[in-house]
Amino acid sequence: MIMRWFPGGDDSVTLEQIKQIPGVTGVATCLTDIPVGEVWPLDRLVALKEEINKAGLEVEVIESVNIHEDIKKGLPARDRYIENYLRTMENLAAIGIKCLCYNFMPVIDWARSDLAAPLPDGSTVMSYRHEEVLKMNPAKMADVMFSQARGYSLPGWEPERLAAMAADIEFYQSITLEAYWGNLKYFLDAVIPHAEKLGIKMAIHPDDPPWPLYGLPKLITDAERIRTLLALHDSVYNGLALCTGSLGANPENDLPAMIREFAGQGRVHFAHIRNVKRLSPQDFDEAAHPSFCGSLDMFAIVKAFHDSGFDGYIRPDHGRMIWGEKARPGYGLYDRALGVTYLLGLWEAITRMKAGQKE
Ligand code: DNO
Repeated sequence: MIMRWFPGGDDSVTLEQIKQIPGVTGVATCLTDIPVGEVWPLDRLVALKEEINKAGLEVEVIESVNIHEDIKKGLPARDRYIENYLRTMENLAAIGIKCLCYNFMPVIDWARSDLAAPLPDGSTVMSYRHEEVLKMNPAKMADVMFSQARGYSLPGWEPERLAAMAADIEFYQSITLEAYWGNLKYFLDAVIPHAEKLGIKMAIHPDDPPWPLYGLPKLITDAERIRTLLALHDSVYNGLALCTGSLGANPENDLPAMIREFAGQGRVHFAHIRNVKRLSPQDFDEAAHPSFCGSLDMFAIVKAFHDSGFDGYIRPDHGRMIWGEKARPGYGLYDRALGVTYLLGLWEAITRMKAGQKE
C-alpha cells in the first residue's frame, strides 16, 4: 500500500504524516519540475530516494514520466524523445524503481469541470459535468483548474504544454484512432524491451474520463481496448495502472470482471482504487472510498484483486477535501488516509474469510 506524494515543497502532506498511516510502506512520486521530454537526472533521483528512505518509506513506483506530445503525435522528433525516455528509465532503474506509471492521453491528462464542488456535509469533491466541459474550451478548463489548485502543480497539466494546447487539439482532429494506436505501439516497441532489461513494469493509466472529448482520440477506456493495448506488445512489462475511478465513470465497465481478467493475467502492476458517484452516463462526482458513498462496489473490486493473486502496488486515489484541509485537489491527507484504512480493512476481511473457509 503506497500513497502518492509530490517532492520539493509541492505537497501539503509530509512524508512523516504518510509514515504514520497504518499499512503504508511507500510512495509513488515524480519530479514535477523536469519539462516533459527531458531526461530525469540521476543525482536528483538519488536525492529523492534518500529523502523518502530517510522517512522510513520505500520508493519503487514513479507516477508519472509523462510522454512528449511529439511521441503521441508520431512526429519525426519522437525518436529523440523516446531516447530521452529510455535514459530516464535507466536512471529510474538505478534507484530501484520497479513500476512506471504513464498515460497516453492526447493533450490533456484527466479533466474535471470543478475541483471543489461542495457536498451537503461541507466537504468538497472534484466533479465532472460533460455539458459544462463541452462548453469550455480546454484553455478555459485549464484556467478553472489552476484557479482551484491552491498553487500546487496539477499532475499532467504541465504549464509548458498549455501554450500549445489549441494547436495540438487541432492537430489530433485529423489523426485516426488506428494511427494513434500505431503511435502507442511505436513507443511500446521501443520501451518495453528496455523495461524488461531494467526490471521496470510499465503501467499505463486509463483515459480519464473514459470517453472522447474535443475530438481527441482516447484509447484506454474499456475492456476491449485494454485487450488491444496488451496485444500491441505481448509482454508482462506492458501492463496497466488499473484506476477504478477513471474506468468506473462509464457504467458499462464491469470493473470486477476487468480486474479478474487483467490482474489474472499478471498485467496489472498498479491499482488506483477509488469510488465515483455516477449522476448520469457522462456526469459524475468523485466520492469517498466506501461502497455506500458512490456507485462502485468496492468490496467486489478488492475481492477481484485478492482472488486474482494481485501482488502489485495499491494506492488510494483522489480523496475529498475534509476537516478544513487545504491541499492539492484530490490529494489531501485525511480522506486518502481514510481510504487506505478502508481498503486494508476490506483486504484483511477477505483474507481472513478465505482462511476460515479453508479450516
Ligand atoms: C490525476 C492522476 C493522473 C495520473 C496520470 C498517470 O490525478 O490520476 O494525472 O497520474 O494520468 O500518468
